[in-house]
Amino acid sequence: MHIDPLEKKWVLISLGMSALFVSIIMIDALFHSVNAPSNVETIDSRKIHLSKEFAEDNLGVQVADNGDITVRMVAGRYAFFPKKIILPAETKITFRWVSMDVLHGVHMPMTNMSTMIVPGYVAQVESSFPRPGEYPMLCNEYCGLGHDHMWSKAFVIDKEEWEAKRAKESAALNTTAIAKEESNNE
Ligand SMILES: [Cu+2]
Repeated sequence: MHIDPLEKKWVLISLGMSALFVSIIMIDALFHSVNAPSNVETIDSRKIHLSKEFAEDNLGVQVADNGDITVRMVAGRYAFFPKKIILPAETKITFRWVSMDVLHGVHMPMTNMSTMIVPGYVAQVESSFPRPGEYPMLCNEYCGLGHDHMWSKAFVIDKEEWEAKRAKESAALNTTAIAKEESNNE
């Protein structure tokens, strides 16, 4: 079969481009943990506020007994709730996102956080922040007229500082609980 040399050249160029794109995707997936969210977990979007997990006082940063950190966030026109969260640097953090109304997305520049938040599903992404600083969370799916203003902030601080702050807060919570109990007993 005769192939024109010019045609051969362009076949090679297009194959080379395909190989380049596939390798970029593979490098991102394997070394920068940029992956498609793969857990399929459904939730009733109309009843998020009544669900145990995404009730208002359960949102934000939660630390399990074994030290695992989970951040639960609700996206709704036009904000992410809670609007401000404080996280430790250099720590694995599991984010769980739900939408209360329409399709949203969340993107945190310079991190692996970029996912769609589809109504009816929980989007789960594991992330970690190597450096302290302010990280904006932006909506990257057009969701209505206020879309441009839909963003929140994550403040990432030193791991030690974060742990000290948390210990102080839980101590303060304990003292108020004890004070409450004492006043109830009186
Ligand atoms: Cu949006």
